[in-house]
Amino acid sequence: MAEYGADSGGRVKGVTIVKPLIYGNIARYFGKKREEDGHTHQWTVYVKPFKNEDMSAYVKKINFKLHDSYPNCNRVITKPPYEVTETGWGEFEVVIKIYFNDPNERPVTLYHLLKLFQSETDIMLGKKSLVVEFYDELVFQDPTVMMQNILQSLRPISMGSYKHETDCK
Ligand code: SLL
Repeated sequence: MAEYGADSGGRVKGVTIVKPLIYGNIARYFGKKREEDGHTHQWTVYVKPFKNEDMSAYVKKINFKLHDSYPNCNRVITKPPYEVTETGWGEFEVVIKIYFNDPNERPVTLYHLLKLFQSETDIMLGKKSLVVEFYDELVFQDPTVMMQNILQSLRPISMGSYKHETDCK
């Protein structure tokens, strides 16, 4: 891979590149409270590209900051899938910070309220998983020449169809 220079070939003025993404969590009730630790749910919090594209071409790492009650509450993920799976009993805000390979791009922070509980019967019984996810966009304004080249030539992350639980259209 080419090196990122101080300004990676200079910025391309007037160019904006938008990379849509999906972030959120999936959670499932165990069906009962676990004796040892009182945990009731398994959950996964994640960031994924909206389109079938390999974000690792421009994302250096994603930091998921969990509630202080978790050991090593800063979870750093350096390659896809960008996700953290844990068990627990409570809802809290996850601070998601996305760092880019190009040091000229400032990190982007997202806040996600981890959801475990919902009143739908099958979810309450643990027969069905709860999914709460949101659409957002990374906006690259006047990217460097190198970042522009990378953003415009992303490879797919998976073969075949690629879709989300939530229809964001
Ligand atoms: C609150 N919303 O404001 C709650 C915090 C913390 C959740 C929820 C597991 C911790 C562990 C866990 O579910 N923490 O493994 O000890 O107080």
